[in-house]
Amino acid sequence: MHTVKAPFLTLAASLAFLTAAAAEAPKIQLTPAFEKVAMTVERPISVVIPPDGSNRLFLVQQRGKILVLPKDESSGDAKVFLDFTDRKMEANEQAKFEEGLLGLAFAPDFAKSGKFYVCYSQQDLKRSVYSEFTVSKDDPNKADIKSERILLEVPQPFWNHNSGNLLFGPDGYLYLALGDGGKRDDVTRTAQNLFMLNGKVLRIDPSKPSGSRGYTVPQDNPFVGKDGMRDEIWAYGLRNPWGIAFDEDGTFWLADVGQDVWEEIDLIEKGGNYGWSFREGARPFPLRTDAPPTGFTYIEPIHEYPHSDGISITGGFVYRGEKVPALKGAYIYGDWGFGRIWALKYDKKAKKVISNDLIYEAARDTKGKGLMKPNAFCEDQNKEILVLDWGGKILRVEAAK
Ligand SMILES: [Ca+2]
Repeated sequence: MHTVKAPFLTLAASLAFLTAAAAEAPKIQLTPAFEKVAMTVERPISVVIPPDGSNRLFLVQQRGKILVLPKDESSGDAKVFLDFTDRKMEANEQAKFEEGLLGLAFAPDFAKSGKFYVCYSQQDLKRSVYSEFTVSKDDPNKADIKSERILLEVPQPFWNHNSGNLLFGPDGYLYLALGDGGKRDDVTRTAQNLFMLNGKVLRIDPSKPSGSRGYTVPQDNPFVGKDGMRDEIWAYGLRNPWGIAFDEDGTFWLADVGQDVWEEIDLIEKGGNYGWSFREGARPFPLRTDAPPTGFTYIEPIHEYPHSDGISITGGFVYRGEKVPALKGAYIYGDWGFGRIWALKYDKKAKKVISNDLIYEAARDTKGKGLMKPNAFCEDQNKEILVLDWGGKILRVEAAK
């Protein structure tokens, strides 16, 4: 509750104060980029830059093509780096919504090893496949499809909530985010089950196979050596992570898509339980009526918003660019359904949200759906923000004129 310490402010003075406060919220505009390429882009998932100094932007599309975007933004000459359109990734039309090619990460030593990692869906049995590939020896803009080495296959009970986000952390290990495996209400009770990989963040070292596994589990993972618990797990109690990022100080940001009422932002810690499906946002999940086990502890989200403000969170990253000074240090995220973008400033020491400004709002259709659906926020070579619109557009964030 707020304590008002200036009770004698006139109404006019209060209104002037509120107007001034509101005016401080930075406003942005979205400028189309790579327009000729975007004409054929479908369901962009992410833009990833390999750590090899080439400054190339790789655009991942859910239907299976990864493109190397042209250096000249006005050109339509994108190179097809990888094409999975023949891999029968989706069960049916409905499943295309959340199945497909879902993530790409380049190895930290990509410049030398040429290795990269993807997550994609497969059927019969329905599963998420995590594979390593190597770039072609003849063409740096082509993947060597024959080089596939499958690291991990995780059964998916339903077509939704696969997540598929993956990235390397500052420690050089590969972090994989997995959704709870779907339908709704966490029906298969995966997210709290430490013997299952769904509803988790995993942490592995893919550069070293060990025994029957195509990777090594770092010995400081929180559940190493514990009976009935998978040692790949780094954190758990997640529903459908959509947007993960490490800030330059090592803070691990994750946006977890909610079910009926609350969308949330989490800071992921080693061994942390983020509550699903006993919790949705910072409250008990009412459709789960069984009691949590004795000793159940969880980490609250640092921020949540209700479905009156949006219906599906898309996580971004902490902005470290130059073009929009007012956003420096803010976590940029949005809502896929309503077409909104926010900038959230968080004081890590005080564990407090300092501000959460709505900085962009898309026009809506007659049903209230945003006409721009932010599906990902990605950093370009200059740490500036690219917004990937589900409808196929690649947009740059600029200060509003
Ligand atoms: Ca949670």
